[in-house]
Amino acid sequence: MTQTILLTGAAGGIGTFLRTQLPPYGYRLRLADVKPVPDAPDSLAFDLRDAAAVREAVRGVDAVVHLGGIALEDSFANILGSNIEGAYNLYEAVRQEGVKRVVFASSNHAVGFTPLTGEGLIGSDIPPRPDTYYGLSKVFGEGLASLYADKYGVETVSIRIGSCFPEPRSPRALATWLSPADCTRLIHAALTAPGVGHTVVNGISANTRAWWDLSSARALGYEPQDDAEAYAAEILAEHGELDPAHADARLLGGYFTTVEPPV
Ligand code: NAI
Ligand code: 15L
Repeated sequence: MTQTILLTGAAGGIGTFLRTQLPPYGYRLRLADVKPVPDAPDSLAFDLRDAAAVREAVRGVDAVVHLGGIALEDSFANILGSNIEGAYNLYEAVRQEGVKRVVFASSNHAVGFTPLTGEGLIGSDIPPRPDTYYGLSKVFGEGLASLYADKYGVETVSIRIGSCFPEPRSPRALATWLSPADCTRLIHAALTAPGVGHTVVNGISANTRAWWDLSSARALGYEPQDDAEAYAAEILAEHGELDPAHADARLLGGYFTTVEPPV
């Protein structure tokens, strides 16, 4: 049977390609964002801070792909509203409406202060080390997912996304890139794998220069097809190799570890 999926953050970068790439996997999408979603007159426009609107949006769907929220560092007040209160409203709505599965767009910035030692790949079972209030909100989202799985049986796959853009843009992204097609494959695996409870996975493509281990994502059925190495010559000609002293070469979250929040 065709599953109906609520896609929050549908007007954003990832939402924009999922809108066309998820339906061929057999999903019907209900689109939502605080901004209008281009060419989607039926999309829902509401702020994730509005608990009643979130509950109405969730009613009757089979699962939620939760992309909505602030995707960069911001003031604590803004992160608190869109990402923390927004995620809480989403999980409460899901619990109350009996929705059984969420795919949560977590981030490498939940573990951004993890050192890059070069000694083996980094798994998805490492402790939280957020690099920003933004990363801290992703730690909260993963915690919320764990609580709602254990207490209420709402299953979640939290995907710690690396850098998901049409193409890698920097030497760092040669390690962290998640291609749009692989992102769609991973979300499909996260929506369909049985018995996930709360599972945290790393989200990158099959990058030659990867720092991250993909075994927990592969265990869901994810088979990445892309490799940022196809862009390496072009990116390195433009930017040069990563300076070993730069945060991008020393810490998983790269330059986010040096960003100060706006006041
Ligand atoms: P984006 O900023 O392009 O899209 C986020 C969408 O959320 C926007 O359309 C925005 O209007 C909406 N939004 C923000 N606050 C909202 C609120 N209070 N209520 C309702 N909607 C709200 O970000 P992108 O790149 O598409 O990322 C999607 C998700 O994936 C985000 O949660 C982000 O943190 C996460 N992610 C993305 C990565 C990437 O490389 N693109 C890497 C790691 C995580
Ligand atoms: C993220 O979490 C951001 O949402 C995205 O804009 C990129 O900066 C990405 O991480 C990254 O680390 O490249």
